[in-house]
Amino acid sequence: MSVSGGTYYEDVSPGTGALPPRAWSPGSDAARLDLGGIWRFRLSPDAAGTGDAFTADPDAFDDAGWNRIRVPGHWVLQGHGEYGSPAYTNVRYPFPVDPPRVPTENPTGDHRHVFDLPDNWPDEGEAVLRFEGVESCARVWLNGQELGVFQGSRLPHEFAVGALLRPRGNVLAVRVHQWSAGSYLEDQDMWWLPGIFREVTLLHRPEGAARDVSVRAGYEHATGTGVLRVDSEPGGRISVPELGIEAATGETVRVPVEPWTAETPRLYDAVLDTGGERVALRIGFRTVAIEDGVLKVNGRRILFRGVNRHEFHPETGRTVDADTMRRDLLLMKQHNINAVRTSHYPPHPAFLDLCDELGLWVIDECDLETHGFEEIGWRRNPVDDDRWTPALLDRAQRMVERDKNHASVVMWSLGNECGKGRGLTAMAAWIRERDPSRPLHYEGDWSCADVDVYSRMYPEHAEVEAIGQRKEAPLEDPALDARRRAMPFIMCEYAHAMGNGPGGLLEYQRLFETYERCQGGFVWEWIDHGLADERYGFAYGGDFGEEVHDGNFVCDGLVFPDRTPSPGLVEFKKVIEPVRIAPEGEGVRITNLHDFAGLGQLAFDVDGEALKVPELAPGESALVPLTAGAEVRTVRARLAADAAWAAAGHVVAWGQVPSSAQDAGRREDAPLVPPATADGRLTLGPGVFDAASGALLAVGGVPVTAPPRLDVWRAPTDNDEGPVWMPATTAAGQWLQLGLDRVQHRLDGVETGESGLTVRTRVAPAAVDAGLLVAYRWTATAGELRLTVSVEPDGEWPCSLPRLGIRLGVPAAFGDVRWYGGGPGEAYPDTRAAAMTGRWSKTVDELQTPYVRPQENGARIDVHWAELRDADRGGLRIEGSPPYYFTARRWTTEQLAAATHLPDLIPGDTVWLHLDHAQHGIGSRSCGPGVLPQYELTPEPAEFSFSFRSLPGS
Ligand code: IPT
Repeated sequence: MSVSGGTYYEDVSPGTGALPPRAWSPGSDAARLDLGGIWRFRLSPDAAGTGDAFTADPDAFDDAGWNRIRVPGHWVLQGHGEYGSPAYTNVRYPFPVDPPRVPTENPTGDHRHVFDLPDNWPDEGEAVLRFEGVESCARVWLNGQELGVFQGSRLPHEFAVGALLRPRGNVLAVRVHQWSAGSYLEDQDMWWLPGIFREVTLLHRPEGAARDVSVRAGYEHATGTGVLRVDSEPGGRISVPELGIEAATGETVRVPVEPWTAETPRLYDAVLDTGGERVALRIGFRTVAIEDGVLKVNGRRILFRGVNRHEFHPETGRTVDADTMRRDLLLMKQHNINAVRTSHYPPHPAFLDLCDELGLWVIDECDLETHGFEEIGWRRNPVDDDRWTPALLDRAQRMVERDKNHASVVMWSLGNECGKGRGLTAMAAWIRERDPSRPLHYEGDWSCADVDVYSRMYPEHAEVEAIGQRKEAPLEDPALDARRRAMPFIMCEYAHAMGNGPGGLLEYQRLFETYERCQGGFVWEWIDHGLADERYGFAYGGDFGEEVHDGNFVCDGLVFPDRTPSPGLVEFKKVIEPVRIAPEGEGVRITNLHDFAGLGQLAFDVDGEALKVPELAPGESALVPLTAGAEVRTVRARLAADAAWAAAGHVVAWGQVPSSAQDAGRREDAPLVPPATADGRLTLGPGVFDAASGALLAVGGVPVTAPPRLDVWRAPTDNDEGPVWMPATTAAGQWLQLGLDRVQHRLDGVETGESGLTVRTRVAPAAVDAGLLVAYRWTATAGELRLTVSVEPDGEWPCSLPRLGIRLGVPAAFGDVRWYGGGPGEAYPDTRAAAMTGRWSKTVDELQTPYVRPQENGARIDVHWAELRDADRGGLRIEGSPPYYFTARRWTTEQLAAATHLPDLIPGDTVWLHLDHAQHGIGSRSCGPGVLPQYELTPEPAEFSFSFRSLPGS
């Protein structure tokens, strides 16, 4: 290796030796050999690797002393730390920016695998060695012969190897460098994970096999005609038995078909026969077009209810097995998600087969991001430097050629966050020429010069509305402005799902439904990339000692790392329901919000009893009367029969109709009892107080381990804190500056009278004159203790409050909770669409939401009453007027705020109850807009009441 650079891994060109890209063809009947398994491995600290191990006689070389590694896999996730560690950065490169040079410390993994050909491997024909994905640069030898070098981690590379193969003892050697020129093009917000992380296969290529296959299957919606043309090299015959198609390649065939859509993913089995090879294909007929400023499929506007999906598994990183891919898609479909942006690289090719089969719209994004150049003013950005253009084109070609035959892929994306540049324009030009059937997407250049849709990330609702009205601020160039104003609008990223949240989803959805130009978006993102870790449960940036990292910004998904849905996903499912069920009078208005499907696949019921709903075409609605019921009635739309993605009975959408008779005459008015004082204790009905301080000590037999006190603090959420690059302006920044995490309670008076006890306090942080005057008024009947809290802001308040309520402690034994109100999951003012009114029960432990970085969580909304019980079934009942937010946990807010990982949360001997009159909204400020004004908790006079009763045990 030369020390002055200029090595192959620092070469900006696309590499050497690989065959031209082609479509992925899992349906071929040609022989194939999966080379995955346990390989020999040796890690070197620099790019020299293991010296001449791969160039010397491969048969003489003894690798017995080498380690073992699983292929596919990332070496940093194997070897228990012996093979280095994962590292996380969002935007910043974890090495000095001096393209295309990379650090001398360039971890290099030498992989060696000896394999035999199966006995039935054909003697005739060619063979190719195929790599689906290697990060970031590989140099390959087979039986001592060098095949070539490649970069482009999430893209396939093939080499012709027929002449080199022998029946037994083939020696495959792959040297993988963690860093290469390609690393500059792969600055996606994710873990840096080197290795051969996708399959390596040997594919037989018989005489006369198809070099490539290209399927074009359009749909003419006006006539219901499918238009099919299959090309291959060499040509052959294509048959689609179900459609009676028998045609030659290159021939265009027109037949009536059922179209493919994400809602109705109709695929037809086909076979291409080239003489040398038979290739099974699954064909979906559909046409994507932009007409009148609207993106349409098969002539109809579509709405993306999408997510950004990184490939991730908490144990294996970006090595994602087939079951996990399917699991992702089933979870998405079950949560009403209809679209995926493959952020920010082409996914494993099998994922797109599953999208075709299950029905998802896909924006397929190229493996390209140079975001770290923004940190240095975009100087030397590779996408604006002609020397890099061949590598960019190579990446575009490898994506388009591999994925071109998928019905699910409706748009190509040039990449993510690369700024602007001639290289992007060149990519766009090549893709347009090669595949005019799909629009182009790229967000990073707001002039949209190279693309067909106007795409943005994280705009505020107000801006989306202006764009929806085609009234956005103009571009300087009038021609570009007119062009962009005529484009459909999508948000390739919005609603940053980091920690608790995102808030404000519903308000976005209403904009998508109001303005035809606003065609939805893709929540950032699908999954938290927390790595399974013995120390932390799930690890995030910094947990591996990285010198530059971005902490838990890598945990911002709708599902936790183990793919348990987070409350954010449950909320998203409700907000994007394809059927709206809304109360209207004594009935429900049912609206079909599908883009293509009717309601035929759904069965409706009211609390389990079948409900007749007329067939509604997309966009239509009907008023369906309900017979009167006692409490709230719940109408559900369920799958009438098993679907490919969920069983019959699965709830797709729901709505509730509150009974107008509810709550009337609930409380019979028992006479109030006066207080009695003895031995420094004051007794008021079931309440026992400290007479001097007015602190509540017990309710009936239930000891109150920490007396009720006004509480305005919450453990800041990621959205409260906002992104690291703008802390002071965020809600949590303001709260901390004011000192809301350290308020003092000054006792101003304890007054006892005939009707009860009044305690007055002033609650305020040190050093400021803003405070809250609080009066706690206690009264009681023989069996019930009542509290009314009045709060009056005092002085100048510069910011919102995190919460407003009281907190108190009860013994740890009170571990079971039942409540009537919103549930079963957590909800906050702007994340409450999925809260269903009803009777719910959970343990205190189950009430916790396990955000990877602990933070405020677990509030239940609109709680009319909650009961806590111990094993003896004795307990405490707390009613609220008005209904309140109920939270119970085994640690304090201070402990929750101090925790950095879940194992830091250690249950104490108290269950802490938070009875909140109000909460500040959640918003999406961790990367995007904050809380909408209507969900801010502004300090203003407030009054709220609770009543407490002890519940007898068994
Ligand atoms: C945006 C990126 O495109 C995405 O990869 C991810 O980093 C996301 O933000 C935040 O999690 S870029 C952002 C700086 C607007």
